[in-house]
Amino acid sequence: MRDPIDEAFEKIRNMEIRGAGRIARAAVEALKKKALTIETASSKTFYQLLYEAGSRLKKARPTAVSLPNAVNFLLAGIYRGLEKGLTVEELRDLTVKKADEFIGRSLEAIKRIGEIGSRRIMDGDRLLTHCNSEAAIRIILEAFKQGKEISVYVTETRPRYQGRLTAAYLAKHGVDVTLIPDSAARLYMRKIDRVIVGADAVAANGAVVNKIGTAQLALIAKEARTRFFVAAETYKISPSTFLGELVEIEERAPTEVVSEKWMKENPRVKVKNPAFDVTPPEYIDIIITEMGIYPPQGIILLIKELYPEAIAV
Ligand code: RUB
Repeated sequence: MRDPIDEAFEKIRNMEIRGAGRIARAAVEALKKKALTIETASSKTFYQLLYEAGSRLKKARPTAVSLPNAVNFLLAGIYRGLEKGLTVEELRDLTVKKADEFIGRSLEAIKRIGEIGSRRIMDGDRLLTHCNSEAAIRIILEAFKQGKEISVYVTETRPRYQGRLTAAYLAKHGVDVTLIPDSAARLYMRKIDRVIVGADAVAANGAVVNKIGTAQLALIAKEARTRFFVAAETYKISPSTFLGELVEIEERAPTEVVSEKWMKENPRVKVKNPAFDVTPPEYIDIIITEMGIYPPQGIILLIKELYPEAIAV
């Protein structure tokens, strides 16, 4: 049997599993599987092996803060169990329980975001979304199911075209969808009532890190006086940004942008492929979380509540 950590690491890195929420759930699921295979009589070794597995998974993709937050949630629970003197079998059970708890909470959070966010969608709204965010899609679908007549513009999201996934999914559910090139966003923005995107990370100051092109959309939305909404579960909030740490922006292979053949034919051209960008808080109207709706400036309150240890220095 393949090591569950190797398998999850590869699938996350090559984007077979993608999207910040899915990545987080896949990581805890892999740790749960790993826990079931660890053979040791020592609780300390059990924790150590799980800790190493978690550290490896965290490196699979650097930007989605949901990934370290999920791994840390699990490991912190196991560490508390270790301190209490639990046996290996008890720690194994605890790992399964904590992993299932995270996954359950994550799915519930997305559902809540759908309910809360859909109230902000009006009948007749023309929406725009970027990339492929479960949380943003949930809001759109929930509003649609409530009978609101909506139409949705979806940007292609080059270079990996995750927008196609979103467009196909919404269309399959009966939503009126139009796919547009990323570069057409400004042309259409005047028609749009609300932009809704997801997040890979939310910083303490309310800045949002999401798929490359999001910041550009926010700027265009501001110019057109179109509302800009972010849908993010609270495990996307980065506690370390409270102390000024920056979220790392993943740089992916240039071959996602142009072919290897083209690169060989044009050796003097440098090709860059950043996967995410940062939207400053001034461009965001609201952040919709499972704990309610916050202005970006209110995220700091959530950090104080959810990650008190991050600020206890
Ligand atoms: C996905 C992306 C999504 C966020 C939020 O990027 O930027 O908007 O991850 O998604 P990639 P979700 O395709 O590079 O992983 O709401 O599903 O967590």
